[in-house]
Amino acid sequence: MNERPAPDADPVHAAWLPPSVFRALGSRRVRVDGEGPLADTVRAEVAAACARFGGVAQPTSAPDLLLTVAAGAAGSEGFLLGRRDGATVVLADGPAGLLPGLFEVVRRGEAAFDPALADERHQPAFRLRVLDHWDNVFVHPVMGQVERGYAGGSIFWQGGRLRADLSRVRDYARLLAASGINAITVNNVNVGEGETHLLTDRLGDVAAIASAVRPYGIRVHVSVNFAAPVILGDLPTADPLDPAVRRWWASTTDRVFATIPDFGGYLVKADSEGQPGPFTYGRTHADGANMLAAALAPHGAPVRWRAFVYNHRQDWRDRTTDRARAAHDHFAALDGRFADNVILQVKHGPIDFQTREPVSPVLLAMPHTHLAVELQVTQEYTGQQRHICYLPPMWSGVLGFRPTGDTSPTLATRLTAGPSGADSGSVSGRTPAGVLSAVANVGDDRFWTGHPLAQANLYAVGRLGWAPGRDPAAILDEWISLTFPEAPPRLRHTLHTLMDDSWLTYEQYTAPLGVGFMVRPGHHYGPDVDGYEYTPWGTYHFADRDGIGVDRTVATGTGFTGQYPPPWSERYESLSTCPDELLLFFHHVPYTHLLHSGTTVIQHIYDTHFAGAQRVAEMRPEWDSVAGLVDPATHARVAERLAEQHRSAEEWRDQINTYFHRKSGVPDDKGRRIH
Ligand code: BDP
Repeated sequence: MNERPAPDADPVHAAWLPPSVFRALGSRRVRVDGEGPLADTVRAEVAAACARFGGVAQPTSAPDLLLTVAAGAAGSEGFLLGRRDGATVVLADGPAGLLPGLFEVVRRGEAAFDPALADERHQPAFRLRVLDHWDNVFVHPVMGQVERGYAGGSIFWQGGRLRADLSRVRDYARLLAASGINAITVNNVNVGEGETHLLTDRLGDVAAIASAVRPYGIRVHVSVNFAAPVILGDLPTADPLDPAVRRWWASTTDRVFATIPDFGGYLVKADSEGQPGPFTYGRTHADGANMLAAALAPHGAPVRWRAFVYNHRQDWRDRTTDRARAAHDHFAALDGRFADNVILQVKHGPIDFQTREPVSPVLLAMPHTHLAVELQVTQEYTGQQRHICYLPPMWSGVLGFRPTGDTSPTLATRLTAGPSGADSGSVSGRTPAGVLSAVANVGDDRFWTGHPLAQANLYAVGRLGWAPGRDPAAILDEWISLTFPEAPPRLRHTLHTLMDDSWLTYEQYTAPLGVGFMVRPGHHYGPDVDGYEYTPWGTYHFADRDGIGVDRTVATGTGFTGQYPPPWSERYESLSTCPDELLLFFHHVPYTHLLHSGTTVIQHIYDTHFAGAQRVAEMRPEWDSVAGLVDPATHARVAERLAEQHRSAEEWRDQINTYFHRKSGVPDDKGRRIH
């Protein structure tokens, strides 16, 4: 049965890559050389574009554009773009480089055919660029089909089954390939009993997804349950040192690869938020990860093991336990003990995808371990795809962070270099030395991402995976051009203005100065200042009548700042050098504390909340003014979301300002109305 809505009833709105972006390429003579399914995909793209725009695919005479395989050109997936004999050429080392080369030509349009085009080598910085779908096969009673999903149901699964029609999955793979992503994980990190079967009797479903995305160079990964041998009823234990358990994983994994030879690897959330793990058997996370690594090693594939391990049953009265410390406390001492094909996947901040967090110190430690950074594209804490929140400026700050001071190489450089002393960090040369992972934000919504403008976050993550140093504003403009190719300058300008600073605007009207949370418990949307304050989750702001913030210093607090290398340990420790935007993450200060910006903490709270909500109010007429320039369905969806963002921003403003006004008794120095 075809589960896609009838096209005229509820069309799926394309994202980037509408046919018109192929105009320059499609109106020329284009030849594609190379064998295999990836080259076939490129040929099919070219044929469709030429048919539409009057060009010639596979001409017998000299082409205007040649895409071909030329050994030694630019490494796996890489390509050289340049001019040879009066034609534009894409020279790729193997077929995997042809598709990215094609999309680079598409992005450039006419400029790709400039006779003066100089040679450029393009290579992805991160070898594995993976989107982790938190999609449940079986609808979860609380979390629904997609955990933290804000764009409808799963594009893979519906009510316990694989969707019968995977054409939308194929379309998705095409969009991802054009953004630079090369892998997806098809099920949630919280692996329910039913989902455990994906490894065994439901493997055919995974194989079907793999077949749908393979033509676009995308590989499939699966989240596995550490207790799978027990859950599936095969063994009485999942102890990672038990020989029978190890054999079970080895033979199960062999069967996976026999069915899906290019299978990508496993993802594991263990001993975290109720998931099973090696602690049950008195074993370490190195024992657990290495067992899975041993099963995957003969196939040259990695296990991504998440570092998101903390006590979610904390006593809130105990001010010495600090959730921010947890990942480093659990993992740093294990450095050097992980197998070559274990990748420790670390959330970018120490807590949990808040609007503002420092870089996780785990990413700055563990020089002998493969580390992956995990970003969250789905906007769990950043407006849930009802608010415009363009996240790449935040991600760029993480990737461009300088681990040992202002002149040291960036975090991205370090992550892509792999562990020190490793032989380019590989098992059979296939374990990626650089891994960028991100929690996906798409669903079966007609706009893919609920908020049409949230597509830009999805697009950008792949682009940063290729070039982490790229300016987020330039990526935004690229996305605007690819998605709205016919847009007049006024529309481009409006889109850019609405999106470019939207993360900072969101930060202004939500939790202040890096303190985090203050969201409604459970679903995490909207303000609730004390919602998590007296709960076991370890996410507190400690506001009282005198001050606010978490003392994480070595001198008087939890000692978290000591997990950083210098100079960060000292910078964060000292009030005189701690950056304003992270002040309350690291310090508990009086409301009257003077920020480096020259204003007090309490006045900063008032000012930013008024300013943020005001900015959102202005965004609505800006969007209304371009109504005639965007297709009506897209315009209406964005307008509807902006109305909710406006309501929500004012709710945040009023709750936060009122709470701190009442707590502190300090009046607003501008005399504005606070309830
Ligand atoms: C938290 C989410 C939760 C996820 C968890 C994780 O609230 O739904 O399962 O992260 O990353 O942010 O495992």
